[in-house]
Amino acid sequence: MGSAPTVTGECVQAPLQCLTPAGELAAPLPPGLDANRLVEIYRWMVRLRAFDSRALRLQRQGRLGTYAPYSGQEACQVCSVLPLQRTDWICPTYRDHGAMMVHGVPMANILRYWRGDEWGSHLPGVYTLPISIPIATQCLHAVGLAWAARLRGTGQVAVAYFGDGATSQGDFHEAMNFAGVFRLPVIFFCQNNLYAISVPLARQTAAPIVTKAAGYGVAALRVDGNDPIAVWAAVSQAAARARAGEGATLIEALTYRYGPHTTADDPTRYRSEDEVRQWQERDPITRLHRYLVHQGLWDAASEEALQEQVKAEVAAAVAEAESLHPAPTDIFDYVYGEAPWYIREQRREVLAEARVGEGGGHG
Ligand SMILES: Cc1ncc(C[n+]2csc(CCOP(=O)(O)OP(=O)(O)O)c2C)c(N)n1
Repeated sequence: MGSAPTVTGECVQAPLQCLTPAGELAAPLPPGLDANRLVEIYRWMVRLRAFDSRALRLQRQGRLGTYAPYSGQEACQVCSVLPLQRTDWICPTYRDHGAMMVHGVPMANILRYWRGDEWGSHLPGVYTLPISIPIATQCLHAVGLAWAARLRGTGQVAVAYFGDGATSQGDFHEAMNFAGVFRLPVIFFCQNNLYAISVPLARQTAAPIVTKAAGYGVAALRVDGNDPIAVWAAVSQAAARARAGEGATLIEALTYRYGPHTTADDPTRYRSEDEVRQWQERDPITRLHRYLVHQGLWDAASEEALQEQVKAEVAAAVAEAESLHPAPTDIFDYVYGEAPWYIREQRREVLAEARVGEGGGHG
């Protein structure tokens, strides 16, 4: 049995693992992670998996515009949030709507977003930025939030989510540099799922992502991203360091998305079924399930009840999202303080088309 993972000022390259794929502890449970917490993590991961597979099916039925699935990455999505405080900021990408839900965004909001409904990004009371489609820009936003927290003395931590591909962007490096120089309370949480759309990791970086922290004076930790306990331990330690004024941490979580990059992608063109199968053997949900059952914390009856509950919850969220019909002009109304002429022009056109549709017979 190894020792508990520690965030250090040096780069740790061997991924930390606390729970093996067979569901056995490889390190002592980190402080604060008791039986109740482990069950909570499990329940969240199951809920997120159910949501993700339903959302994929909705897209295939033409009920969502497009969708970026995260199945396989649930340990990252859940355990990067649960150790945080409610007032800590998260800065997600388009694949981190799981993390957003764990932080308090209703399921229906996420569906609304992917249906093209601007109100899906209306997130009052939840300390999350809206989904970022531009790659790595949210790393700078997280640093800005962390800087503001420092100046105001709020004690908040900001978490920037990004993938391996994002580390090719200047914004990632600028954010790391600023965070390093000013020792900001920020966590750079990289979900290295081995591909940036179809570009494999080897074409993205010549050095392990975790090693990049050293150049910016940022602490680093590499974890098995399919191990909920390791991710929980890493994030809770990084958050504690941040709150203690010890500065930023880069966490590289090694994980895998089972599905396509988005529903517009065909992953069979760039990776093998065998590769997917191998990652499925390290699945975060199965892993924690095995552990919980072994510990007598979970059984078939609790599983059945959870599956039923989650099914109903997702169905209710779908019904809610589909019952709402936002104005077609909403997409123009909340980006600019004063919209440029071409946006105003487009808005007029959309409005005119919508009116024709309402009149019937022309649509
Ligand atoms: C600034 C910018 N450039 C390019 C794109 C197009 N794009 C969308 S997703 C993506 C790959 C991102 O890969 P990664 O950061 O590894 O995240 P993942 O999707 O694997 O979670 C790219 C290049 C974009 N959205 N924004």
